[in-house]
Amino acid sequence: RPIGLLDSGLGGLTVVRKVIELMPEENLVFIADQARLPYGDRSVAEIKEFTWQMVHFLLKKNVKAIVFACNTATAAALDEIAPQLDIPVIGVIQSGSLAATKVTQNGHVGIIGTRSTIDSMAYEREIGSRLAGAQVMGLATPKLVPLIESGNEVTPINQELVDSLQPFADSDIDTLVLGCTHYPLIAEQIQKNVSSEVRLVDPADQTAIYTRNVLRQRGLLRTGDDVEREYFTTGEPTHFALVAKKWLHDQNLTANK
Ligand code: DGN
Repeated sequence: RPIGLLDSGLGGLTVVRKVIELMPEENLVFIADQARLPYGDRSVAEIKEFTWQMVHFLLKKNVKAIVFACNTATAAALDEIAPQLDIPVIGVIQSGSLAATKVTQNGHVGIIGTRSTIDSMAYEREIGSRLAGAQVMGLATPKLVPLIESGNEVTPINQELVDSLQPFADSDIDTLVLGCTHYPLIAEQIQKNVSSEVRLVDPADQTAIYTRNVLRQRGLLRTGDDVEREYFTTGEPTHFALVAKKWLHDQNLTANK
């Protein structure tokens, strides 16, 4: 049985990439809801509804676990959906928070994410529960997702990026969580626009590790090398496949609608 992963768009591929690196023998099904992206400015009710639809799609594929490869869906819908399924449901925010508390030295952590993720205060809660006295500065940076979705390389001097990160200039954060799964794709450019002292955290690393631990505990890890990875989008499969091939370095990848 495959692992299911979902996101509003291409950003979830940053989690797929880490899952493949860590568990190359696992079969995967990834679904991206590009037709309705971005999720970040939608209501919690809408995000829940769309996430449920992707969950049902993955359940039909007989997945053995579901990874919400999307911070916005994790913040809005994980607590509602996870208890209702009898397979493990894993989000990115707990893992991202755990990673941040390991990395920070001074306890001042910045988060960038969609408006919905930032408004949910989910990172504040998760980091606060792990690190007493932590100071978390959340910043919604909604302009970055459409830039990344377009699949075009973002130049280091891109004005949207400079403006989006400006509020961190006067803070003393030493750690910045990429709290949207799209952002690791422009991690280099983000690093150039914050102090060189600031360490970036990609929640995908810890999410992949956590997923493997959960599967191992339940005896669900797969062995064998005839791997099958399926990619679906509610949007335009040709564009999806073009970008995904590049990011996952997989020339044979195809996508279905
Ligand atoms: N990639 C999603 C996330 O991690 O929050 C959100 C992208 C979006 O729909 N704006």
